[in-house]
Amino acid sequence: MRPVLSLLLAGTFTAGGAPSFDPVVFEEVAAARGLRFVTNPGRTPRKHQPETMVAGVALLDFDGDGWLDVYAVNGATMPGLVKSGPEFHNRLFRNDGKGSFTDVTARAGVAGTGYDLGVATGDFDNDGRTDLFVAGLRRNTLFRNRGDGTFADVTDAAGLARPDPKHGTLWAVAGAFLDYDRDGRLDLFVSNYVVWDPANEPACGNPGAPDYCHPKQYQGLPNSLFRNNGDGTFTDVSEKSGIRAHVGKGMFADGSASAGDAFGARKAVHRGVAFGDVDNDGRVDVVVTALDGPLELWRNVSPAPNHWLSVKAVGTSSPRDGAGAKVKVVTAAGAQWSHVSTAVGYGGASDPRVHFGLGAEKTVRELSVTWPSGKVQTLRDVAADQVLTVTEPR
Ligand SMILES: [Ca+2]
Ligand SMILES: [Ca+2]
Ligand SMILES: [Ca+2]
Repeated sequence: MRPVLSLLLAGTFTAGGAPSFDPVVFEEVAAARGLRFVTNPGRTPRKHQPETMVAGVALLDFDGDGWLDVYAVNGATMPGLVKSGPEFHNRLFRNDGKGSFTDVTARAGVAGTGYDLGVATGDFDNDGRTDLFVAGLRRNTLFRNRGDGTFADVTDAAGLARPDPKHGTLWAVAGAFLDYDRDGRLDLFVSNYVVWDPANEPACGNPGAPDYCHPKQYQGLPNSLFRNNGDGTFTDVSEKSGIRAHVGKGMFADGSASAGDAFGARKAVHRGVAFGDVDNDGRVDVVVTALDGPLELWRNVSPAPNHWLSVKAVGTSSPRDGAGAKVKVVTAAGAQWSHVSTAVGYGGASDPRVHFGLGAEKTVRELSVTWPSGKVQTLRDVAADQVLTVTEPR
């Protein structure tokens, strides 16, 4: 039986004032659609801390055909941290737009090499193609999208492979692209976790029955910020920006892992989550990873006949992928605000398109985009139920 999950989330009020709720229904379709992937943290009886942290997932349109593809991140051997075989590869699945996904990892060259945890998406070189940043234990990877279905590992050339001057190789769990200085180029924030050395790892649990230690048993690490120089390289500005002063334990790591737990119809330890409309039907779908378990794709099959609008922002003087643009829509029912960001969920990256539910409204009276450059663009009388591309005026 195919798992189907109903949630009562969206409240509406009838004319009589009594609240009624539209059911939100998800159907798990990963394997049926060709998304065959199992998260492998390389479990050991020793129970090393990183084994509980794998891994993030992204929804991105890597080939620019308008359909969201899936990139799932995976672990490696422990404590060797090597992707010794295909069971540890990160996986890229192309969405054919007809309901099926195909594993294109080998051709794309994005299998990775080490113990990976998080993924961030963004067009760091403003060429119109979404690039990938993979956060890992000991090594991060920046994959530049060449636009022909393949990616180049440009980590070294970008200056992102250097050990931290104070802490050495860091354990990164997540990343996010953002244009913090508003120069139109996406900078990179990296969330680091704790100091981990398998040779010196604290022992927890009972003698003879080791258990995973609480994160408080480990020394925390500061986060990192890299400024995009616009020539394919980044400069570490962690110290200068003040980011370094805050020592945490992966600011994304503790709070949001339970985002997947709402989909508790499947008993598993869920980790990464990404949101996006994979079939472009106006209903937001969800992909979720699970430790030692198969990837889940929860297709939103809610019966609610409500209208929607999805906005794809294309920047010109702002970052090309629109990151940071604020979008406002006004209908007869009122105004709504949102913004372009893919950094949603633990270690994952979501649909960059901004999705609005419009209820019974078939027309957006006014749609305005406030670009990171400061420009404000306004469109009027936009029809609902479409993916609308809005390009920043030059
Ligand atoms: Ca695609
Ligand atoms: Ca790019
Ligand atoms: Ca959908």
